Amino acid sequence: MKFCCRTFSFVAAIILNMNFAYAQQNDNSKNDTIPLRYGAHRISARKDTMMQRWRDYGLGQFIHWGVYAIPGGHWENKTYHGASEWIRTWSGPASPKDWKSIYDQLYKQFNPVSFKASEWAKQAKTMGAKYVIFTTKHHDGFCLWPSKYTNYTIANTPYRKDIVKEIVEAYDAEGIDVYLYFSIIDWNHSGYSSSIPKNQADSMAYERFKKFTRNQLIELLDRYPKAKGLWFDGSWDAAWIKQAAFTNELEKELRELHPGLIIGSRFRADDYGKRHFDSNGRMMGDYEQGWERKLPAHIDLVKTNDWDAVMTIPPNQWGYNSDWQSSYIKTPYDLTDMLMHAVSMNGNLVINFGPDGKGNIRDEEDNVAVKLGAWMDINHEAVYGTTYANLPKPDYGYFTKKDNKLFLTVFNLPLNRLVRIAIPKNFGSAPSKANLLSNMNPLALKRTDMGLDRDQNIYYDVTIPDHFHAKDPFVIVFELKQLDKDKKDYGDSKI
Ligand code: FHN
Repeated sequence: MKFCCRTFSFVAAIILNMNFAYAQQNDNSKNDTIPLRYGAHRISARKDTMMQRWRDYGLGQFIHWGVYAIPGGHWENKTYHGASEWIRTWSGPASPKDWKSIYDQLYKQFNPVSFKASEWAKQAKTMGAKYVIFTTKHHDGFCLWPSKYTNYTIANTPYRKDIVKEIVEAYDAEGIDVYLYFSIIDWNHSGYSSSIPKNQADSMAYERFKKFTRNQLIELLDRYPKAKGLWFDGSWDAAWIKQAAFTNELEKELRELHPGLIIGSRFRADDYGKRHFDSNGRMMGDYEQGWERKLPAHIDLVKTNDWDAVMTIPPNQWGYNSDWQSSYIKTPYDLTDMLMHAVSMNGNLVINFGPDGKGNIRDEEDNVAVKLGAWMDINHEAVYGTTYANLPKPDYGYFTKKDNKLFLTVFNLPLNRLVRIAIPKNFGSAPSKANLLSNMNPLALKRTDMGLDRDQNIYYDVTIPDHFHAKDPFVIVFELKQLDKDKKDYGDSKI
């Protein structure tokens, strides 16, 4: 009896200790008010070279590709009015008869004979993308790699070849980092459920699904070691949110398997079902993954977080949709604006492409790649490796900064061609020279006496010469010089 009690307390102590250590590992700060076992894994941003590389990307490409590219939002002269990659969920009287079973057989026709991974990668490179996020499996469950855990894969299509491998190899060869998009939602797996299992049979089925998901993730990392990260999606279901202990462990396991792996904030929820940020407000991943088709209106919304924003060219179509006539299609100009908006707030912009069922990239997307690429060719210095400039946003466009260079990407040049920038007196440095990034021609830079008031800024003027006619947004580079406070060389008025 004594022995039994002792053994019991020993085991209990081990369990308690394990839990304590575990909690300590996850509950990273003494200041956190809510004790969490499955909260954020870190209290501050990653500083390793891989994460720094991620921060410097600026521009990325997203690719949504799968069986949904065959119908392209339409079937038998009927139009599906949602996002084309969701077409499997088409229901109601206006949908084609037996639609789901038709959809589930479409993979037998998936034969993208025009697909050339190397051409896609070259096009992305032309555009200036530094990373690509590729849909290995979207919500329909169709795998673009020959997963050994399901038959619903590329291996059982007429195409047969491993598309994920082709993408990883081709993009890597162009120096573009690859991130594997993976949907937790899987409409094809019999154990998948969006709602919390209600009985033992449901629970057993869901356990099978969890095991399957884990297997597939390990399989992906194993097969594609060149991938730099996993980009999770479809993780909002009540059933998945409830799996905090499992997902917490799985995230650790994936990171151990693949040192340096980058995972955003969409993978898992904490003990209380909070996603992206845990109940103590700490980010649950390496970067904030909450910006989709929308950019933060103000820097305060992203604070010092790492983040990326994924952007469709039409309002909300990720997969191929054969009809782009009925909605506004963002122009290369719009996307350049969004790119600079994102980068000026420490974010990356990821532009989505949705190739068709044969593997062609549509002309409109090609046009974006070519035009944005031409712009990037000239102006990339204002994008790659730059950060938030810590200056108020000017009406002319966006500031970005790198070392002693301050870039102003001008989208709105006033009719008087005068660009007046405001530098707070406590900024620590001030512009000493200005030139156009496109041709490095110097621009006259003047400090402007704005009179006497309580304004805490110093103003600098640059007038754009009459002969400079910009068809596109252009960049002014200001060289910044440390201010010598003793000399008061910024002509501060005594007010
Ligand atoms: O439902 C998906 C959608 O189809 C698309 O994949 C986007 C991309 O971020 N994610 C989901 C919606 O948030």
